[in-house]
Amino acid sequence: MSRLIIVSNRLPVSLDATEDGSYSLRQNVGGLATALGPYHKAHRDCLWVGWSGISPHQCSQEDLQDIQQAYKDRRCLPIFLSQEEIDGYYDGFSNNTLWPLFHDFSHEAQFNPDDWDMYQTVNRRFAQALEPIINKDDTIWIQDYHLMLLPQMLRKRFPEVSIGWFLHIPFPSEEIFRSLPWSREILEGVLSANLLGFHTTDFVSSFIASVGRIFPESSVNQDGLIEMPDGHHAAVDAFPIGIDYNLYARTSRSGLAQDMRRGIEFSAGKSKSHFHSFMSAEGDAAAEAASQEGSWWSHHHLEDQPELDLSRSATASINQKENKIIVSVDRLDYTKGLPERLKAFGLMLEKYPEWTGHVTYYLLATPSREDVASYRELKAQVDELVGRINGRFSLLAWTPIHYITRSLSIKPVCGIYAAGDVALVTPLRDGMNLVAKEYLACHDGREGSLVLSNMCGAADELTDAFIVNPYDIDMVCEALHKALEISPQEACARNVRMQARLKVRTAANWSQTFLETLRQVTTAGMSEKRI
Ligand code: ADQ
Repeated sequence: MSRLIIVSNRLPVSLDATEDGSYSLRQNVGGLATALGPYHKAHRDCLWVGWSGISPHQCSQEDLQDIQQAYKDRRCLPIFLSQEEIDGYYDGFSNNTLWPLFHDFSHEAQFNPDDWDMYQTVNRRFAQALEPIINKDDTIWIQDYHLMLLPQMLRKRFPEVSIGWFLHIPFPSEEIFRSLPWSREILEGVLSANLLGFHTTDFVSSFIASVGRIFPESSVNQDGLIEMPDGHHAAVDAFPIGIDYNLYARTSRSGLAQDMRRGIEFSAGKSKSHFHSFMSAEGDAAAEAASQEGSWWSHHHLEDQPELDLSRSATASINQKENKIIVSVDRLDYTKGLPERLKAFGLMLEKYPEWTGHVTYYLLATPSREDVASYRELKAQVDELVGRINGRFSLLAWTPIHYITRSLSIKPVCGIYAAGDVALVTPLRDGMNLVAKEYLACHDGREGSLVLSNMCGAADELTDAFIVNPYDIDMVCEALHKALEISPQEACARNVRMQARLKVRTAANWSQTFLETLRQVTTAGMSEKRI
């Protein structure tokens, strides 16, 4: 029987040890788990192979068997990595080298030969785990930048098997890619697949440019079929990933998500008359104090921005303005542009003091990769900025930023999306960005504005959003202000156009299109060989 074997760094579920010694399964957060999890669940002939996230030294032999069985019941084959392997392959080469380099953060990239050795070792471990279970009719779909050597390793053992590889993050420009000391080996690794997928045509072009530069003897035809000097063909194309639109639209209407939404709206002072009168009284008091004391806050600059004119803010018709909610949902990662975004929000409060007391930013930012120093530094920077903005602009009954660092499951996340009058999605670089799409699905057929970075794949599709350069703090500030002021009719009209596309280009459609293309290119390749 032919099966689909998905291979990725992490499995879609993690096991947590419970107090009674058993294990409970938890759905992993992240783009890949969200995109492919439903496909895996729905297809009984689909097996998922990946790192368990558990070190074998953490548990007894008996536990290990239980863990393996629990995963097997979920059609998952776990791979166990030692701490040394995790350090070199995952924290090291994947997250300290490839991740920053591919996101144009080359100054963050470390080129450590020991990490490269461990990356090869762990890719080989994946190959060894897969070899005994692969049938020649299986389709193997390898995911992402962690496993770029795996297609070549499997190809050596299985010359005929159908192999696809998809990159979920950007592919950098040829100049940046070439700075990787092992760029040739990495390209050789992925080019052994039959089909290579990227989110956008720009990433495809960058990849083809790198292949042309590093292998001048290769050629590429207009259909994106690369021919290598040894005669091997690999097809390359763009497959923009989608979301399970109906799932998000439906979940946002669920009881729990609606409760969350109402709770957020309540705490942001939407529709609470006594809250408004409190705010108004406090605003007047602040104005009075400001006029008497002058700019006491001038020692608390938000970077080098001008001082807040609180007297203006307080007299700015507190009762006339409708309260608004801004939301964002991210892993705490330096590519997501959180400090820049916070500065833009702070600048908006500064420049448009009429928002004082009237806009609350719900910032969900869950720490990730905490073993990596740059991530810990980012967390400290975000903590500090949130503290400074809240410290500087808060009134007694209003705090501008509601900052949550816990990981939340889909229902509360949808509640947050649904509550947001504006979603602020401003990554400095992103392969696609699913958050932008999920937000729109949670505003199915209704208003809600999206401020979206021009540096993510989603910007190619969601052209009715407020598109911004995420590095341009002024531009983000202005777009945010406009997005908050937009009429519900216009916001709704923009959304309906974008939602029409998202309803068709779903996650299921993405995987079907990729797998169908893979089937076609593999079949074409085989018939060519037979000729
Ligand atoms: P990610 O970098 O993880 O994905 P993204 O596309 O935004 O980024 O997907 C994140 C997913 O995790 C979303 O489904 C979101 O709802 C969820 N999520 C994020 N933060 C969360 C939080 N704090 N709590 C709960 N859920 C949270 C990678 C690439 C992206 C690409 C995807 C899919 O970096 O560019 O879009 O893969 O290919």
